[in-house]
Amino acid sequence: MNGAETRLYHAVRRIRRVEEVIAEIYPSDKIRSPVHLSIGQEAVAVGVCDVLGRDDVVAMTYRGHAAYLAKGGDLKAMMAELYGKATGSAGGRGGSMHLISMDHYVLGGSAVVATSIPVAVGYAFALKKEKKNRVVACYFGDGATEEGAFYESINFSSLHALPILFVCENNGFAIHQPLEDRWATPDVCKRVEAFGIPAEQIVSGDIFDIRNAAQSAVAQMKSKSDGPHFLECHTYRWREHVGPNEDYQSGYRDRADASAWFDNDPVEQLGKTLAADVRVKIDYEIESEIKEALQFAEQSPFPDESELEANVFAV
Ligand SMILES: Cc1ncc(C[n+]2csc(CCOP(=O)(O)OP(=O)(O)O)c2C)c(N)n1
Repeated sequence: MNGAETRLYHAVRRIRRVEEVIAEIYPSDKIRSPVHLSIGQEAVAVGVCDVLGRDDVVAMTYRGHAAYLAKGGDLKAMMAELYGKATGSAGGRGGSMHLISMDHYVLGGSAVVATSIPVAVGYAFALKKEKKNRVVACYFGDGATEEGAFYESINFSSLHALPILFVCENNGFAIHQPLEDRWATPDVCKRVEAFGIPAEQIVSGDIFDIRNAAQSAVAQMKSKSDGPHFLECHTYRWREHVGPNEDYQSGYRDRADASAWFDNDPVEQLGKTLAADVRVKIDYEIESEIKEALQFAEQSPFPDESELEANVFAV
């Protein structure tokens, strides 16, 4: 056992339990927004964020709980946001898909596929102009690579040698559509390399493989200012596209397809490397933190009616 395993176990287990609890609460209707759970995909968020510095930046999608938490976003503010409360990370206005924490350099998520990518590139452009030795890690799904904004963004970032790590969380589906029905050619890394960007595919789902690849990319961006890097991380979404349930009965995929990913579960794999008492202690701390965050969300007030038109540009 070493420090990295303990730290990574804490991070993946915390995200897993937070999302399992969200799924349990969801039928009560206390959560006021759609939820896109990343149960099964935690290793990508944690493996990359583990090598980022405090003032490096993360951009993410509507499936953003894991990246928000992995980068240090506050759990109480996240739960309150899901409950639509005034103490939420976006004052209760955004819900699960629009988490934000500028204190931790987590740019706000967006419900519109691929739209956080150009925003992340803009942030990286600003960092470069200001000669800050910081990087942006930009998460998005395989579906987002089909949008024009993705190609405009990788072209611009390569042209200007921007410090941005593109992280494609390839879970094989855009809602219910598999890659085979969507991609003319199967290798997104080759498409990205055509823009002069080094690209690496990680098919194992292993958190250390992801972390090592991210570490090397971030180190090169910081020491050589060599421009963007791209990681394609294969992963698997265990629950339905949106909502708290499994959907293996719905016809577009089989539970058997997921079994290798269940066997390869980073939470279990990392947990096994820890001494039993260490694991129990971490698990206990996580449950206590979640309980407190839920209490905070439950007890927080809804935004005041007078706030209804705040931040609205036109009524
Ligand atoms: C521009 C746009 N087109 C379509 C949608 C509807 N939509 C929401 S999620 C999604 C699938 C995106 O898949 P992917 O990028 O692979 O991310 P995942 O949901 O698998 O994490 C689609 C098509 C949308 N929100 N925005």
